[in-house]
Amino acid sequence: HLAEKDNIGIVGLPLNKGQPREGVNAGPSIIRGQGLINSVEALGYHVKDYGDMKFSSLEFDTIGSGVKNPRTIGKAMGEISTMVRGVVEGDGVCVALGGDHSIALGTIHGHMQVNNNACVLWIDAHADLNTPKTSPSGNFHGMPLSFILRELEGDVKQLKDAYEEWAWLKPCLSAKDIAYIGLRDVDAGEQYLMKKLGIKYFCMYEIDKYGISYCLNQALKAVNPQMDRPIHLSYDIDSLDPVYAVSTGTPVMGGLTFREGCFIAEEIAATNMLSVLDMVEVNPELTDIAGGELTANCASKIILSCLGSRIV
Ligand code: HAR
Ligand code: MN
Ligand code: MN
Ligand code: MN
Repeated sequence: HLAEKDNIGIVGLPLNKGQPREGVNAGPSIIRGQGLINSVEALGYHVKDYGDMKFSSLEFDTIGSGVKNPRTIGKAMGEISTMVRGVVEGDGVCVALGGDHSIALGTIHGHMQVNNNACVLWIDAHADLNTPKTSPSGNFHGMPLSFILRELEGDVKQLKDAYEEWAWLKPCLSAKDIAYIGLRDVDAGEQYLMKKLGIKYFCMYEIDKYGISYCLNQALKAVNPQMDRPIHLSYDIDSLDPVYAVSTGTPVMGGLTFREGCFIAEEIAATNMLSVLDMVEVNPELTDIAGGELTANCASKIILSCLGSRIV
């Protein structure tokens, strides 16, 4: 992990088939364009840049069991899992640049093949816990967590069994090992599942009431009480308020300030337990150039803070 100040593997995952908008596939290149690699090297790490993965779009892939592009996504997730597994084995720490939030199914799965006691912090306006049945949209970026959770194995079985592209998937995370921060747009089916499974959450309400420092501390205490477990930080840029993350597919007002977003990252760096970081949902094609740059700049600064960049 990060304490060794050693190697970091960076990989771009330009997947956009988990949601309907073009442009989120340009996330890796606009984030890289902020000078990311040089800045990570300036922090003292050896960076191994794995470049951007290429995902094939399968023919005749429309909608299956209520999920759009089920075969294309299943295949891409299997490939992402294999890639991230290799990066974590080889370099210890992996930074994955999305792409839409679907990619987290692949990155968590790959991560947990190496560190099977990892815990997950999910920073997002959304819970991304829909099953194919509860999803109001059929967009996979609202469902990745239901596919990784052991408790929901039966709820995703129909889709998994229907396509050979999903054969690699093995649910490997328990509900007690996830905590949410930043939620403010949660579907009825997700609310039901969060409560039924007892998932820890800190919505914008709790953040307003108790402050980000207390909420993050409680979230870490819930999933990592001895601070001896590797951390998978899955960071959706739409957790930030749209005044900062303006160029993202599903902005929701009332989000984290830029400083709250950085503070989360700074505290994670201080644990020395970060193992995999996903930075997702930067879509530079939804606004003007300045909006795309602002959003990517937020993403880049948060990544650097996660890796130990300090103000002084
Ligand atoms: N919950 C909605 C759905 O399932 C919207 C999901 C929006 N997606 C994200 N994920 N940006 O965080 O379709
Ligand atoms: Mn070295
Ligand atoms: Mn998300
Ligand atoms: Mn989101």
